[in-house]
Amino acid sequence: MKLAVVGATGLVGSEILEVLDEHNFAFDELLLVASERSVGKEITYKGKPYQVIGLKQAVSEKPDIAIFSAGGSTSLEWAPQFAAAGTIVIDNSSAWRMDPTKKLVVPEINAKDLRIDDRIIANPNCSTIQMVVALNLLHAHYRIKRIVVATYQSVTGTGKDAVDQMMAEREGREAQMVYPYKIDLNVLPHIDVFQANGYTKEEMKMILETKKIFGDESIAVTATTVRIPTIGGHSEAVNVEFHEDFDLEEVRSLLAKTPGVILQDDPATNTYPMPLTAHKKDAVFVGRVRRDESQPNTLNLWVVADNLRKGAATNAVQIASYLVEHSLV
Ligand code: A2P
Ligand code: 11C
Repeated sequence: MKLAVVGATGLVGSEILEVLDEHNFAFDELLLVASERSVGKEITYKGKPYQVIGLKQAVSEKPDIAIFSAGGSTSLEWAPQFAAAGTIVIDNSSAWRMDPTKKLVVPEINAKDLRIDDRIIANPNCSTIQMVVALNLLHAHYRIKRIVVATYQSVTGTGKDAVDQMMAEREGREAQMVYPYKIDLNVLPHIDVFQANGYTKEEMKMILETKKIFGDESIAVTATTVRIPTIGGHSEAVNVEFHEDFDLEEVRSLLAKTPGVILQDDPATNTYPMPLTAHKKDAVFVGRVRRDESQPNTLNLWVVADNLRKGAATNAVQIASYLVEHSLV
């Protein structure tokens, strides 16, 4: 097994290395790939130094799996070249997600759709992943009719320069402005670029990717995505209406046994999910479980996950593990 991590110097790339290590992902050879700016730089993995290489060299080495996290344009240009060399690409960018010929995979939900000839596999957007993982068993039992979601997203979703902008503002240093406004002590109702319909691309990702992952175009979704000055993870207020009515105790027991979910819900002890406690964890945390008393068959949830973990690195490594365990590589 020859494994490549493309974007290894970035925030998601470094998280992928941590997750590979923690999950004891087995490989014989590891290729760490980044832009020409980083070629020759040293990165340590499990105490061993690796030199960063460029994309051209990485393709010529024909890795079995390449986990990409180097932005959409890098994926668009290079994923097909790796695929042509026989590599299975697991891509974290939005480049291939809505391509009808590519699978959009959250292992707990639809890894069973993967086949031996899938060459480019898309990893969904972080805010979509944590929401669908939380709703997976509830959808199976009561069938989702409509989701109204508002997000509270970490600056780590933008990348290392955004973390630097926030910390610089906090420390009174000069830094490059990644956002159009200050982010520290502020809240921006703006993630990714605005579309013609007034929604942002992040909001449209949550709408379109949810339908594709559940394989159900009838699910209605509307979203408001918001950036907040935190680093530990993304939080979401999810209001979900089902076709069938539910029993709240059954909802709790379904959430408690949903794969990848940890239920943290005890108002009496102030127990609920937070970015600070989700940071560096692989799970999706769910709390504030309550009936929406304003209309039938509707539930309110609070969903938190480390966007660099289950929202990106962990999901990608789980896809890679699935491929290995099911002899699809
Ligand atoms: P580099 O560090 O050499 O710029 P982040 O999302 O945290 O900003 O990280 C982005 C990652 O994608 C980094 O590893 C970065 O490498 C990599 N990257 C960006 N542009 C390219 C490119 N054109 N070719 C290869 N890797 C790229
Ligand atoms: C954010 N969700 O938090 C974005 C980051 O489509 O993979 C991931 C963008 C994507 O800004």
